[in-house]
Amino acid sequence: MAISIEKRRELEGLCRTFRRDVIRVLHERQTGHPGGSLSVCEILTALYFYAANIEANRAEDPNRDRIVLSKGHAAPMLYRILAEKGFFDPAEMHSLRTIDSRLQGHPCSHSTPGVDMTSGPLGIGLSAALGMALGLRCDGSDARVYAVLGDGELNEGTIWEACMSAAKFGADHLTAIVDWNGVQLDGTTEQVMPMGNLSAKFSAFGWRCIECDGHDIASLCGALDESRQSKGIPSVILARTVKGKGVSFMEGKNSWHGKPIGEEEFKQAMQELEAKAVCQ
Ligand SMILES: Cc1ncc(C[n+]2csc(CCOP(=O)(O)OP(=O)(O)O)c2C)c(N)n1
Ligand SMILES: [Mg+2]
Repeated sequence: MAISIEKRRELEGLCRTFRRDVIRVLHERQTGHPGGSLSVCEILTALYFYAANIEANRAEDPNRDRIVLSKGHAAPMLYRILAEKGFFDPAEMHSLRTIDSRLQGHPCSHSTPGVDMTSGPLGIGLSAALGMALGLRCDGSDARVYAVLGDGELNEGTIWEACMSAAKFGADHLTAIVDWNGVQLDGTTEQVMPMGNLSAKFSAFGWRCIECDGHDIASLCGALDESRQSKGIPSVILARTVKGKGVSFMEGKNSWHGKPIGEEEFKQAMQELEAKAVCQ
């Protein structure tokens, strides 16, 4: 089932709003991770508003799909999307990373409505997602589990342990999505820890690999549809993205992985994000 043009436009519009709102709150709170939040915008939007069977009014439904944001530092984008889904008031975003806020710097399943798995330490999300997927299968549910990983996060050995296990257990209701932006905290992925041919690596671990444009809603939705067809093996979507997408001076820069946004930078960022809203 391909995404309709109307739905695609709707999701693209949401992404423009999400980018502006996230940059606004990161500037206001002088905190956060702009680069990885901007790069994962379309991936999370396609998941929550197209692929996954998740609604706030049946948040406890055992048969709902699950989404694990393993690259937990992109929490601001996740929170904005959960608010849009109705899990909490978007105004709560102003409390980001303050004491006693439900919206901490990394997602917490105990305190934040809509968060299925706590994350922050990189490398844990895929194992957790696999455990959820196998548990759901034991319960006779056909719910899917989606795990969103960073490409730098793939340096973690636990990711590859989970890959081996997912293939062994034939977890075809598990989809990993890699935010493949080529940049991590200290530099490019090539500089820090070259991972070689990711598609060949995942295939060698027994996974089905699908590549797509991670900023193109139609491409992402097509990849998510394809992953649902997988029979007997888990699937991974390698989604090509740009770290800091949408703000020219942040794009592709590891220096914008996580630092406060200054006054002039904020003005320019908003100008660019507003201009895009006018043109499209
Ligand atoms: C185990 C662990 N080591 C280090 C960190 C600090 N850290 C947070 S984000 C990050 C870089 C992640 O890069 P990547 O996965 O490529 O994320 P993205 O580019 O999508 O922001 C690092 C090293 C962490 N959170 N957990
Ligand atoms: Mg990265």
